[in-house]
Amino acid sequence: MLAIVVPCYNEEGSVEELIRELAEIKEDGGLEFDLIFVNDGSTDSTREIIEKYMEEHGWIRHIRHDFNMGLAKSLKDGISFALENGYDYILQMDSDLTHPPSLIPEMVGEIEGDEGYGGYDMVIASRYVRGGGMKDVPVWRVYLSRVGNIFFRMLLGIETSDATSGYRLSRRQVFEKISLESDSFQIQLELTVKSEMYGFRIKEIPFILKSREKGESKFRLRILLNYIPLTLKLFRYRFVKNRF
Ligand SMILES: Nc1nc2c(ncn2[C@@H]2O[C@H](COP(=O)(O)OP(=O)(O)O)[C@@H](O)[C@H]2O)c(=O)[nH]1
Ligand SMILES: [Mg+2]
Repeated sequence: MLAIVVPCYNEEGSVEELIRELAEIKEDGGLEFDLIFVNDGSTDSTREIIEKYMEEHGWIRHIRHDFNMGLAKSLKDGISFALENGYDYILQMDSDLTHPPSLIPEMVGEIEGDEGYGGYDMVIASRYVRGGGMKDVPVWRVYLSRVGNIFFRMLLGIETSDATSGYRLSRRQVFEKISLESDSFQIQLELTVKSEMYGFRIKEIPFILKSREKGESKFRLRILLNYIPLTLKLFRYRFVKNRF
């Protein structure tokens, strides 16, 4: 069974539409999943919207933080919940409608492979494989992400071209094995590098990241500073100690 983990912080402009689009996939495609919101102390009406839809849809769960604890802590709580409750696959996606839900069936298909097994351990929706990209995203973010990913790939010797994508599907075994230390957006890079080091099989499929239309991005330039100690640590793990 699939768990879709969606961290959200003040996303009243998007969560309703996201729930609708996911409900459509469930109804049209017959894909089985539960949706797990990790609502991180939102001060707008995100909570009320989620609670309203929970009355209608038994497949929505709501993990609530009383105050804002950050994206990484929220993701980790959502993932722990999924592990504790026996889900086989864990999909992470943003709540701001920049990650098209229509891609989910394909991601599940890739991870399962033919006849239900033999697929991959992780499927990353990637901006940097053929057919992928970004649409209407501010130019500085496009360059930052592109240059950052090329840099991480070269320095850390990884194969994944979009190591920072927040739209990905993993087998539960990945999270049973890997412990994540990051406390902010850099958690995706940590997850990619550690997954490669453990030998998990990763598949990237193209996706176009759309620009956010509602609400505000919580990304701040100072978050970039977090990548420095993480990159150094991952470099050491990979090339000096050769283990975690
Ligand atoms: N739970 C939680 N989610 C967050 C936090 N910051 C951002 N998010 C969510 O993470 C996703 C990506 O954040 P966003 O602000 O869109 O960053 P960007 O896509 O890099 O510009 C969105 O779904 C946000 O609601 C946070 O502090 N806590
Ligand atoms: Mg966003």
